[in-house]
Amino acid sequence: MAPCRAFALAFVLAFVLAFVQSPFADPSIHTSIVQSYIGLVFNPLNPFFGDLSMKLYHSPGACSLAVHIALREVGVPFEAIAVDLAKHTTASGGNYFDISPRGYVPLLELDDGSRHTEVAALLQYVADLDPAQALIGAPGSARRMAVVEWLTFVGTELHKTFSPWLWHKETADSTRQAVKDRLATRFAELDALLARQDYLAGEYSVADAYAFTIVNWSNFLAIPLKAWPHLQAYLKRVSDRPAAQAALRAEGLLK
Ligand SMILES: N[C@@H](CCC(=O)N[C@@H](CS)C(=O)NCC(=O)O)C(=O)O
Repeated sequence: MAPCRAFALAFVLAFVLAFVQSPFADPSIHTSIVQSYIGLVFNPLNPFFGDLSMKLYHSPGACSLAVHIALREVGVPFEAIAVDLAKHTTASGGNYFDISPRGYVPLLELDDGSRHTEVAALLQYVADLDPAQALIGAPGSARRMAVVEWLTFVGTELHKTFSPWLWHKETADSTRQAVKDRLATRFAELDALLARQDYLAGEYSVADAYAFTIVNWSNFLAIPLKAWPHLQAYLKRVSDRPAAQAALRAEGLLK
């Protein structure tokens, strides 16, 4: 968003000029104030500095929601760009394959222009943006191991069991049933765990944003969850967090 950058520059220049014109101010004070002002405006966390923020390519309710939630948990500026997965086009009509040769979301474009995919990898990256929140834990710690373990479990045992099988009309009924049976085993395990603790790795982590996003697909696919009340309560617990509410609302999934 180049206009944001231009706006920031104009703002800094106006400020500098105002000080230079002032007959009373001490030049050393000028320098330090101007330096901190420039630092403030050009800080990548400044929401006005839009052209240097990350871009999240996503689709409402898709697995990209997990990354969307994590970005809002961490509180970094980012631009959300919706992708039409049926047509593989971006909101502005561009060909999404030009951005992501695999054609799937999520894709995160970093400030340096590099592009990255895979929910579990993106969640690790986003969580590391603010280590103080302990959304993943320090490298080498038991917590990090546990969170990465859960990210992998959600990716391979839940995400890729749901998708693509249950989202495609052409999936045979026998396959559909086998997939649901497998998910039921996983849900029972999660239910037993969540009877003892609030989140997968004890304290809230990015693995919960991912698990919520995927298990919540049950509600779109009319898979009843009443056999697993602790899992149901967990979905509510995760979705009640302000970052999840904001992401769900931004994706048009909440009023
Ligand atoms: N391996 C990828 C899979 C991502 C994925 O399955 N994305 C789905 C949405 S949840 C998608 O974009 N599907 C459309 C397509 O593949 O064209 C990951 O873990 O991020």
